[in-house]
Amino acid sequence: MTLELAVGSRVLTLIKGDITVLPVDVIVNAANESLSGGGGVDGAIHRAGGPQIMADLQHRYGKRRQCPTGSAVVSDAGDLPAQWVVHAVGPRWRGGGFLESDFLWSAYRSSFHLADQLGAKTVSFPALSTGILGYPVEKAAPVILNAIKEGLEGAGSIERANLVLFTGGPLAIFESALGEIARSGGSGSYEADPGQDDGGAGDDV
Ligand code: AR6
Repeated sequence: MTLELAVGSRVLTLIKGDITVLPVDVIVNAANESLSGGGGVDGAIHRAGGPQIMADLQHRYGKRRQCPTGSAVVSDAGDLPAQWVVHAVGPRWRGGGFLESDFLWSAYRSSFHLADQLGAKTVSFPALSTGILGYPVEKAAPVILNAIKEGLEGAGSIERANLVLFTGGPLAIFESALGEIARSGGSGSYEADPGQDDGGAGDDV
């Protein structure tokens, strides 16, 4: 299933699938502050991209590397179908009173900014923070979609931003939030294309 929101001449696409197999210029990773790899998307990206990603992180940022929550850094993409990986750190959900939405917003905007600086035309994002870090999907969806939409509105090179969701449950929540944004924002058209179903994504991580 693919859903699209036109943002001026650019496009935000909601896709169900595995972020490691879709060819784009930049794949955004759900990383941790020490950029040390982990589970979820992070594990999948390092497995699919191979040791070159970690080696490049080490080379660029050193052994004591730190990427604070809400920020992002870049590395090579190794064997992934991309030119770069942007490693972004989303916040851990702590009940909503710890500026989680600000940090989540910032993680997307930092990633967007980096991808734009790299001259990327296409970028795929996962739903940062909504897995291991426990951010409720219903609360994360409008923050994530609005951050990507605003990124597209001010973008330089980026023409298409994909939000790639692994599982069906969150997808339905994001679909409804995207419909809401399309109705209230008046920014471009909203198109559902039920003809495109990759059918290949897993249901759990
Ligand atoms: N493609 C697309 N989405 C995926 C994939 C995939 N291959 N795999 C998982 N997801 P998470 P976080 C979804 O946990 O919450 C790591 O240990 C998943 O269903 O990857 O930001 C890091 O090192 C969920 O909706 O990221 C950090 O310590 C979303 O991606 C920490 O986990 C994000 O889930 C980051 O946790």
